[in-house]
Amino acid sequence: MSILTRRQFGKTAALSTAAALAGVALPKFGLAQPHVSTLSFPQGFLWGCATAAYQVEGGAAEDGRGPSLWDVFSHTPGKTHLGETGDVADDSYHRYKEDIQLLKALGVSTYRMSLSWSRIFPSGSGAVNPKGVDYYNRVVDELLANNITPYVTLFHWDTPAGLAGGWQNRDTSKAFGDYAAYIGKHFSDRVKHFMTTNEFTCFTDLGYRIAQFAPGLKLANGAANQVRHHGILAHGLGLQALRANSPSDVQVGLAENAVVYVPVIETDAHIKAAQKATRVGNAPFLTALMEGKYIDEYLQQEGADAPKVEAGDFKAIGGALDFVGLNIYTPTYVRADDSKLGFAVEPAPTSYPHMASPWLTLGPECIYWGVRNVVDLWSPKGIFITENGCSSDDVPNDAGQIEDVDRVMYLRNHLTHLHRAASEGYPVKGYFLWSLLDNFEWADGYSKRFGIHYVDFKTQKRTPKLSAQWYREVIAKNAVE
Ligand code: GBH
Repeated sequence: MSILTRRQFGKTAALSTAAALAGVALPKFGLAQPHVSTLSFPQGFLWGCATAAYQVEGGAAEDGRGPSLWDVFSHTPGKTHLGETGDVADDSYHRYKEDIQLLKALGVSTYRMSLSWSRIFPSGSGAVNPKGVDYYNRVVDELLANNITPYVTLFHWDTPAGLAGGWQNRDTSKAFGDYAAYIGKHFSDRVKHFMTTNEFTCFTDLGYRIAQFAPGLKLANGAANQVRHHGILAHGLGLQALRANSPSDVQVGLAENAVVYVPVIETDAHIKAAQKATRVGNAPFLTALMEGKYIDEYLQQEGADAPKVEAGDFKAIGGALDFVGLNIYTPTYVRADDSKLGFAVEPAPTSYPHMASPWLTLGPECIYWGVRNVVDLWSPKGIFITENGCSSDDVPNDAGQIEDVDRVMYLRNHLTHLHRAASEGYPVKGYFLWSLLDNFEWADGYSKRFGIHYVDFKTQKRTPKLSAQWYREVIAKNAVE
């Protein structure tokens, strides 16, 4: 038996009390001091940051880029905060090298970016714009030269305005398939990870049902359901086209903000309810992809307004994914009840805390349940957190520093719960923090900052916030403390 020094004994005793309380197996006496407070992520876990083309690039009319529905919408009076647009945004179209150095300083191994479809096909289909292709070739090559792996989203809401009828028109889904084939052909020698679409609900429902996002329409239920179908069909056709035009080492997934149902209490009954809610609550989107059909609950609920599906649609939509990317920000609490569906969503009390954006209610356990519900239901091959982060009313202090302790709090807590998922064996492969930079926050214009780098939009100067320093530590240690 090894003899303990007084100091070792003290530590071990404190540990054994904590471990006994937590029901954790104790290390044997005499081993190296364990660091029980360090939550290490699996080896090879990928750390990254995310952005999207229209939110950061600017250069809106440069080198032949065609307009997108977001250019049109943001230039329409009354649609965005103070009429702000993505015309200049972070000017990453010219400053991408500087931005890649920010990534390098953080130590990330990956960068999730999106392509502006209308930079590559100015009208959405037809003639290609070589200068747009060149821009993305330069960005991809610069990332690779800096040892940063690009994760590329083909569509983050900036639908080419030249596509007649937008997502009301089934031809837009086909045009997306053609665009994806082109991207596969010209980028898959260097880009090995693609996401087809970002967040179905945001470019379908928010744009076509409630008019909050581009193109700002309020269609009737049946027509809006058809728009949803065209959205997931685009994903399916894009998936097929990427596979058909890329070598076999290329991985294809998507980035989806599935509603995350969190059991009100961790009992078997509420956990089951959260699982049922995940399947039914995401029926038009993620459930349809994972099960290759619209489930009966959805079809019954929509009745005559259910989407019109053509032969072969679900063969594409239900195509196997290499990974599911989840954009996770907020929880939806759910409990078991004896209704037909077996669950009921709990409305949040008015006192419920949120971050700077009112919709961004706090509940860090959502990142654990988001992963767990999806894996328990459908066992995808792998999961990425393709977005997680928060807004804060960042203001530089007298020293010019941005001490965003609230963002650090948000991130630390979410990563702690993500660690729980990884340590329980859920196949979480990586995490992309939203966002690298403050940027054009859609209808909120520049009024909401999500970056871990502050951007002075007058000078385009980037300053790392406290959260950037904190994230660098997480990455260096592969752990959250
Ligand atoms: C993501 O969407 C997007 O992928 C990304 O582009 C965006 O910048 C980021 O999150 C931060 O918002 O105004 O109350 O009606 C997250 C899902 C959907 C959340 C739209 C905000 C508007 C809510 N978003 N929603 S509200």
